[in-house]
Amino acid sequence: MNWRFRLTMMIFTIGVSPALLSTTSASHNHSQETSASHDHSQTTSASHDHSHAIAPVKRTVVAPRIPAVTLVRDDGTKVDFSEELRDPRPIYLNFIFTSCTTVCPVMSQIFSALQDRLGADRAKVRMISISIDPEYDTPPRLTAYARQFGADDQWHFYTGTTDTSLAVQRAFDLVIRDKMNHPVASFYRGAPGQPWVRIDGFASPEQLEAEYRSMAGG
Ligand SMILES: [Cu+2]
Repeated sequence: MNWRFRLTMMIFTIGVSPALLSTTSASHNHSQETSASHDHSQTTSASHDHSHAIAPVKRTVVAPRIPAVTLVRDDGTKVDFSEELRDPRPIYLNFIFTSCTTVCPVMSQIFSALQDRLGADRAKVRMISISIDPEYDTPPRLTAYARQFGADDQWHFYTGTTDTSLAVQRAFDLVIRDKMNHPVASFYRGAPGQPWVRIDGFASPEQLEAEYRSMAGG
């Protein structure tokens, strides 16, 4: 399934204004509340409280302090997360949970499309998806999920304990309190020690690819 189609389906399901999701909407500055309350285009979801409204795509530069916590990769390997992030390759990172039926499948579809766009260059980057539901997301569940999205060798999924997952979420200032209504963001850093780019909202695969291409000079 194409990520745009999936996103459209999700928008329809949870009643988010499509205007908020276009890549050009980054230049508009409607507040979330204003846009959501003026969205009368989806009459079937009129009874919704719009609590799922998703902010427009916004790019900022952040400097998370990476905690030295132990996480478990989908292949069962225990890793020191801060060590994992010392990889010299550029890194894409997001947060997901495998039982999510709204936001996470779209984000994973976008990472999958990003992987396709990178083509052979995918081996020059790393992609990291961290579970925010580590109790449920065991390595075998993550492996099945990875397969579902065609994750290649450069893309791994991580679980751990509630505490270690929370420590990483806090470091990236993306604490997900309510699994049914969680924020959407992806992260990118070019090399160890460099700041991270934080993209709030649904960044398109093209936008994510551009972070790598602009750095690689091509
Ligand atoms: Cu989700």
